[in-house]
Amino acid sequence: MKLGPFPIWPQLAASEAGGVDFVTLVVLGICSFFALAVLFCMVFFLVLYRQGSPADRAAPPLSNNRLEIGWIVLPTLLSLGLFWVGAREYYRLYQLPESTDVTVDVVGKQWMWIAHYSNGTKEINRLHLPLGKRVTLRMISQDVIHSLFIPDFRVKHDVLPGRYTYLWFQPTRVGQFRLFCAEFCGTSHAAMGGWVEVMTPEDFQRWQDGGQVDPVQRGKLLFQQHGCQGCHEGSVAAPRLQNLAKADEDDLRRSIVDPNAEVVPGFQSIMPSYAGRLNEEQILDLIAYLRSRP
Ligand code: HEC
Ligand SMILES: [Cu+2]
Repeated sequence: MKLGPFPIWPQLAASEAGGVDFVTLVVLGICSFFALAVLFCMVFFLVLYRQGSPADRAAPPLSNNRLEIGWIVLPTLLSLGLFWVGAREYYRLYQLPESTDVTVDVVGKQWMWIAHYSNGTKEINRLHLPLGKRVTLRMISQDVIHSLFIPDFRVKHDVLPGRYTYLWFQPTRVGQFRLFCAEFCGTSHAAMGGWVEVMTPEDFQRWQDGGQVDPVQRGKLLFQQHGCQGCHEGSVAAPRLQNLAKADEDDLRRSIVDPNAEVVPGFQSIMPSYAGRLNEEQILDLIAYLRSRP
């Protein structure tokens, strides 16, 4: 909802969001009613008892039992009603469902959000989610207290160091939605935000299967899986593979598929050839990883 260029009410994009709006509107309605009633009485009595008015000021009533019982009982019932509406919603929001379709681990850290998916995908300040599925976020902080807030989903929860907290919801709209840190957490707190991207389940699957994984991460995994680490970080006499950030990619590639073509001075040519064992995509990932090593 917008008032001119000013957004005053975020759109609804998750199944649980309606209940939060209801509580907000109920509280807003009751508060507005009493604010207006008090204002009205103020103005009314101001005019009635203005200086010089002929209003009767003799023998003001000092007690009125019906009135007093009324202003004790009615506000009590009203507050209990508010409590009930709020507590019911709170319970529903923070009670995790029995089963969930997607669980994403979210780590908050000064000043970014890191999301880990079960298949190893990792992303920063972005959260890809499938439409209509039940999503649970398992959250923890690496340093100070943060708070994950997605206004369009009407969910917000503190993210604490040393303890997992959870949020769950079911996205009901495809699109991009803002994601904030809602707990002042240091100098760049304001920059600690990002986007939630809700996709159809098919797109989500495609996204999970394909490529969004950082090549450096994939390369690192290959480095561990294919025995490179055993030699290059083990006790074997092999180069430490450091400072390769600017190394020529063809040279790196040749070192992997044809290591004996150019043996690094001072080392034995014991490295096996990986030609045929690694495909070109994997080699590219390995190169990305090798270059990222300090
Ligand atoms: C059996 C041990 C061994 C394994 C396994 C091995 N290497 Fe090597 N690697 C060496 C040795 C020894 C050298 C230095 C001699 C040479 O150039 O052949 C070397 C050289 C290299 C170089 C050239 C370094 C430079 O400074 O020019 C690169 C790059 C490299 N390896 C990457 C890899 C990668 C990537 C893998 C895994 C896919 C791997 N190595 C697996 C032993 C190994
Ligand atoms: Cu924060």
